[in-house]
Amino acid sequence: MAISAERRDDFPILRRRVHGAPLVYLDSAASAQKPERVLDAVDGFYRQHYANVHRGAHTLSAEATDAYEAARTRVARFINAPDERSVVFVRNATEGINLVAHAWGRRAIGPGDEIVVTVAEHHANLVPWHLLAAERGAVIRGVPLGGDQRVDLDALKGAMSPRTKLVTTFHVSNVLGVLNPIAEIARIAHEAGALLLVDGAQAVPHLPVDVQALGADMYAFSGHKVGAPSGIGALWVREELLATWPPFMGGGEMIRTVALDRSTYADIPMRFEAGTPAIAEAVGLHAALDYLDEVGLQDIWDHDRALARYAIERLRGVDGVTLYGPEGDDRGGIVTFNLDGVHPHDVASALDVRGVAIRAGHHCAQPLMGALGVRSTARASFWIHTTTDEIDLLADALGEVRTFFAGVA
Ligand code: C6P
Repeated sequence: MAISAERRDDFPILRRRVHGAPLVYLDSAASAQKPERVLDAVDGFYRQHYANVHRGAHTLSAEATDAYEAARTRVARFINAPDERSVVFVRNATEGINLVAHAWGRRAIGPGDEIVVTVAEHHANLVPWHLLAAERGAVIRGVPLGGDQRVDLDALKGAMSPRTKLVTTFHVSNVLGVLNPIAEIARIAHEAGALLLVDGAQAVPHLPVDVQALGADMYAFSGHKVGAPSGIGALWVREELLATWPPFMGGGEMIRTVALDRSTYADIPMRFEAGTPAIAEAVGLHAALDYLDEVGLQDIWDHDRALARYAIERLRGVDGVTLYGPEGDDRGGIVTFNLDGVHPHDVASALDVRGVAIRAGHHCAQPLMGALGVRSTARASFWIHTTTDEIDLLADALGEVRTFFAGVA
C-alpha cells in the first residue's frame, strides 16, 4: 500500500517555514524528524512517570524501569532478535560499534589478525577499527566497489584469510543509497570463520530488518534516524557472544558487587549499560518503532525506492548534474550528486534560501569520496513524509542555481 501524503501531518516541524518558504526537509539520512506520537510519548513520560531506573523501590522508579525495559523488548521485536537480553542500549550506532571494538575486539584481536571493511563505510565503522588495530597490531583490509558501484563481492571473498576475525559493513550506504546483500556477506564471513557486524544506521528507519534472517552476529543502529530522540540507539549481539564479553565501561548499574579493590559484573545486557541511561529517549524510541510499524516498513522501503527512482530521473534532466550510486531495486531513498561548477556547500546554501534542506560535504565517508573521485557531494535523502512535489522543487531549484552560478562565472 502506498504511503499517504497525509502522513506529513504526523510531523509537526513540517508546518514551519524557512526563509519564508515551506520547509522541504530532504536530510532524513542525517537525522529524521520526529512524529507527534514520539513527542507526546516523551512529554507524557516526563510529566507522569519520570524517575531513575533499576534503583528506587518507589512507584515512579518502578514505572520508569518498566517503560525502559519495555523499550528494550520493543527493539528486540522490531529487528527480530531472539531475546531482549541481547539488546544493549547505547547512545547511537557509533557507540554500538565502539562497544564491539572494546568489549570484543580488545580480547579477540591480536597482532596480525585481520578486520575486513568496505571502502563505503561511514567513519563510525572505520575509526574504531583503526584505533583497535593500532592498539592490537591488527590489519585492516578494504574491499572496493565494483564497476556497478556496489560492494565487489568477489573482492570481498578474495580479502578473506585464515586471519580474518571480523567483517564489518553497512546495511544501507549513507552516500550510495544502496542495500548491501548482508545474507550473502554473512555466508562469506562465516565460511572464513569470521564474525559479521552490520552498521544498520541507514537501514532500520527504512526497511524491515530481521537480524536472524540476515545471519548477522552483531547489528547496531541509532534512534535519532528512526524518529526517536537523539542520545539513544541499540546494539544487538548474538547472546552466546555477548554473554562472554567483559564490560565496556564501569560504573553504577553494570555491577553485581563492588569491594574497594574489585568488582563483579551484572549479567547481560546491564553489564554494558554503566550509569544512568537515556530513559525518556528509550521511551521515545519505543514510540518511534510503534509508529514505523503502523506505517509499515515494507511500504516505507517501497516509497523510498520510488522516490529515489523519481529523483534520479528528475535530476538527470538538470544540466550539469552528476549522480552517484547504482540504480535498481536495491537503491533506497538517498540521492547523492554534484552540480558542475558549483561547490556542494554553495548548492546547499542556495537551496536553504528556498526552504530546502539537504546535506553537503564528505558525509563522514572520506575513503568513499576518494573512490568516487570527489572531495565532497550534495545529498538529498527521503523518508515517510517526502513527496514527489518536493523532489520537483529540488530539481527546479537546482536548475536555477546552475543558471545563476553559470551567469556569475
Ligand atoms: N550518518 C549522515 O548524514 P550516529 O552518528 O552514531 O548516529 O550514526 C553514525 C552513522 C553510522 N553509519 C552510517 C551508515 C551512517 O549514515 C551514520 C550517520 C549521518 O550520513 C551523519 S554523519
